[in-house]
Amino acid sequence: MQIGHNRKMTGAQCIADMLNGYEVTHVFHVPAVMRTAFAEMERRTDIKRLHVHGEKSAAYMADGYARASGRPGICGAQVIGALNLAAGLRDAWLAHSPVIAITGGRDPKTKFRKVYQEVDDVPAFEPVTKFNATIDDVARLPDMIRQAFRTAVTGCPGPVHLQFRGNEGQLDADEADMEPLVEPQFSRVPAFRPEPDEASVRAALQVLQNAARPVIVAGGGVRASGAAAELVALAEALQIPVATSLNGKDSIPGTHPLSVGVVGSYSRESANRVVNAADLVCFIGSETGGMTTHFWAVPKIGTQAIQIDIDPEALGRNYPLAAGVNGDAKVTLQKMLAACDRTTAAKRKAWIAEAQKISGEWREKYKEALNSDAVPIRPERLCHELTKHLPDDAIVVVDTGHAGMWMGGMFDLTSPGQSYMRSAGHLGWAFPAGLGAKCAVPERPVVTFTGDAGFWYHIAEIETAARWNINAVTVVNNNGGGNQSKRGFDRVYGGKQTDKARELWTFRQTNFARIAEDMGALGIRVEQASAFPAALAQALAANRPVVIDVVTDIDALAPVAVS
Ligand SMILES: Cc1ncc(C[n+]2csc(CCOP(=O)(O)OP(=O)(O)O)c2C)c(N)n1
Ligand SMILES: [Mg+2]
Repeated sequence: MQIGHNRKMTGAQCIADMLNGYEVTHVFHVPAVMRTAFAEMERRTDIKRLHVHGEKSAAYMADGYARASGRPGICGAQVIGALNLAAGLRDAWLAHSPVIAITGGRDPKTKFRKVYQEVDDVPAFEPVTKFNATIDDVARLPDMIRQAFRTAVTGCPGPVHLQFRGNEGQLDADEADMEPLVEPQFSRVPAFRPEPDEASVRAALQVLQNAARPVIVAGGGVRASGAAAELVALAEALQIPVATSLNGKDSIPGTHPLSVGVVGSYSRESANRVVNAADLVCFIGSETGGMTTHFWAVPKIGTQAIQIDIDPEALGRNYPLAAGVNGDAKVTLQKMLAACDRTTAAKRKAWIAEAQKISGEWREKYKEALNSDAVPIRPERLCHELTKHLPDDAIVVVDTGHAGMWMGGMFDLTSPGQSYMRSAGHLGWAFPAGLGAKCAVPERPVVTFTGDAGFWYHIAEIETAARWNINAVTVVNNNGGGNQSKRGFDRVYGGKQTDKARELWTFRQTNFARIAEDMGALGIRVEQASAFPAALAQALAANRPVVIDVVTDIDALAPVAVS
């Protein structure tokens, strides 16, 4: 496209052409916003315009779409739904996911006149966006849409909000001389791969190679950078054990001999033990936040640390550093790999043996639970069945709470071709996020793991999945309650489980397979662990949206983190 060729067009035509130019394939929304633009998308592009059952799930679908593909996910709401959409951006913000939220907003002609449904929504987007802007003049659409994509995918990625004039964003019906110019570089993460300062790479390598008992903690920055292969290659070259954050779980298969598991609060005991036994922790693409460090107890503050991050402000935030490197994870790891001294690996032989012994002790400790035939089914066994039977190219999408703990700790990715995406804290995120992921990457199997409390939140979206043929598989760990809350409520009831305490976290027994069938999806109920592999195989072959309702033990509590 040539620059400087304005032509008369409507905002709607400009939006449709630009989203198409940025390779957007789906927009998730609750009507009515951008009505004219949606009509133009139908005429001018193949973009699918999915109307869904709530603005929060629209935001979660856009987030799942973005995390699965690296391309910004687009969601929208009219003015009355804007805060619902903002609520849904919180997980994208916490997970650094490039979501672009478009809302209808105030018209300068009618502001402050008690317009129906209107409040000033813009401030509510401030804590969950990198860029939060209003567009009042249609002629500003091209530069502002470009800025939205540019901001969402550069540096540390994250959400953006654009508010269009008019409660339904009717700005899109206005005409102006415009040029729908796009910058394809900003259609996905990473847009740039900033090269680190050579001296900082050498300094970090020096510290790493000198260490006798180092461990790498790989975070979500490794997945955003697509640096998993380089990470594993460096760990192998220097013989360093690798723990991951929940967000970085797909940086290394759990079955790799150097993997010790997910570290932090929703973690695996072996990972916490290895990190706490290390003499140096190398954080790569990790915020060193509370979840990953078990609130800075794993590793303890004072442990020698080095850190590699695309965001210079992250370097040293929680752990004083022996060396910090500012750069893209993939290019930094490539440089380290090229410059590293592989002979130093020999001195870590005893340390590797110790880390592997600790991992082996974890496997022995949980062997019985991972293979349990108990009825109702143990969640550990369910996780283990997923480890054994998920396809090599699966995208695994996991909710928070116990779902995050069970899958973080008990489930292993077995192939570098598998991806893992997790809720950054919101219960209910995973089911819609899994649908969004499947929209983004329809050729890959998407398998979501959620508890029943998590599934209840956005259960209406089964109908969306059936209507749009979004053939994701959702596994519900159905124990008839939100039992991660059990310990806390027992505590305030004198340390024991009472009927009154149970009122605060248990639900009616529900057959989600039957509900799924009624709403147009395939529903499979599993009551025996041995029946799960066949159910999963049937689900993956069905080419339909599927809910596998697994009846599990309400008394099963995930192990708490060791520190
Ligand atoms: C938006 C939001 N509200 C509340 C919570 C707190 N919370 C965490 S886990 C949980 C219950 C989880 O229940 P379920 O999904 O059924 O999993 P289970 O613990 O039963 O395995 C709650 C309420 C949260 N994480 N997010
Ligand atoms: Mg539950």
